[in-house]
Amino acid sequence: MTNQPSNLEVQLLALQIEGEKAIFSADSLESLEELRVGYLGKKGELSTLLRSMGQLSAEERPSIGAIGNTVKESLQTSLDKQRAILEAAQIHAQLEAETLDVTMPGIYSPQGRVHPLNGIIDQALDIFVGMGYTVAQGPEMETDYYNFEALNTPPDHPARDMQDTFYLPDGNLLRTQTSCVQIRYMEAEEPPIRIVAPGRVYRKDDVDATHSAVFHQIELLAIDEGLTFTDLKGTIKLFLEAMFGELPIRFRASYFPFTEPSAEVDLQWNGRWLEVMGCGMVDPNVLKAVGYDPEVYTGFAAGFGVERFAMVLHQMDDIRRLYNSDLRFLQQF
Ligand code: 2NL
Repeated sequence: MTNQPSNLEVQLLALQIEGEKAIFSADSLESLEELRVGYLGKKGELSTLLRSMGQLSAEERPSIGAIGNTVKESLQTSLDKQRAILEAAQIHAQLEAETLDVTMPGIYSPQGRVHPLNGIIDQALDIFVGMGYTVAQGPEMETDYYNFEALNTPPDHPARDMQDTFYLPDGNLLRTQTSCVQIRYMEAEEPPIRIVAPGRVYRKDDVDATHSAVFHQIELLAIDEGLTFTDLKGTIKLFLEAMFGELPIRFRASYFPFTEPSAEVDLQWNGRWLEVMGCGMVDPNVLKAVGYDPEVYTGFAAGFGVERFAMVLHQMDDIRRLYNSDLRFLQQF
């Protein structure tokens, strides 16, 4: 009967066979760890079996103990092997998932460009900011006061006509010039003042190659003690040279309600004199309207149309190209 395997020996060997089968069919590191705890852990099946060795006789114990160790080592080896297999599979799957196909075509996103009008505005503002001016902005819907009255524009002036200005049903209007921004700024601040005001303005014009009901204007204003027409000329000369290069310019006497004296500025461009700006010394009535003493302060102002600058600089013949968003046109800039 001593050749007969003991019950415990059978159970140990059965545990080894069952354990190896389970280990080699584990499909994740987590389930493998559960198997390790289940078979080899402190409260695992192997420990439970070995605990019952206490009931064995002294001569049986060493051989069963040796079998127990073999089973343990064998299960441990199987666990290690399967762990290596599963880890390799995991790394492989990760590499597969993270593969970067460097030959895959890129996603095309067309590059945006600065609109020619914004290009001129940026350039002009940079030049004036470089001369110490501050950029100022204001509403496009204005009152009669800020657009006309404070700017010394008489009630019978043609610009006030229904034919020329967009009046809103509530009596307000769409500003016809950015000068309203300067009036608001002067009301809020004290001299010395140096501001440049870019923005949209509105005129009730029929649209054609050189007219648009909405266009862009940039105006500058300087108020201080002792400013003269010479300061105005020097400022405009510097500005036009920075925009167009060193070309001949001339000042021609003109008229604006808000400046006295007033002048038109011409630029010699391709052999022809082109009118590019209007300017003048701020009319004392405008200074009085904002509460400045014209005996203490003088100032100069100037304004120009951004579209006109764009058309001259880019040799355009139709203002409407600036508004109809045709990419074939816009992509040239
Ligand atoms: C033009 C002419 C001009 C002004 C704008 C101005 C503003 C204030 C006071 C006095 Cl607050 N003047 N602005 C002066 C002269 C000319 O613009 O041809 N613009 C397109």
